[in-house]
Amino acid sequence: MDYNLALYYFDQCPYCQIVLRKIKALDLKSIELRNTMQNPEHAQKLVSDTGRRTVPCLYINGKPMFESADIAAWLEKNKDDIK
Ligand SMILES: N[C@@H](CCC(=O)N[C@@H](CS)C(=O)NCC(=O)O)C(=O)O
Repeated sequence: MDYNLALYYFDQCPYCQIVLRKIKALDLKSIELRNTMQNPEHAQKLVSDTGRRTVPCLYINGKPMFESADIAAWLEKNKDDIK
């Protein structure tokens, strides 16, 4: 299965860094990075979709997943299906 992935994050968030480190370690290139500090539209989209502004949040085919540990585990598990 092919996944459409977008990560809502900002650099100063240590939980986001856990996910960003995992993305780097697995050399995943196709995840769109949506910085909620730099782009208010990303922050607004996250709030309007989920009612929360918590990052990190990984959209998997449009469905939001919160929790850095869960996101990192999902990436590890599905890495072969992510380009
Ligand atoms: N348990 C969460 C913690 C995430 C978290 O606390 N993120 C902070 C930024 S470092 C945040 O977005 N806080 C704002 C909020 O939750 O509204 C995880 O591991 O992903």
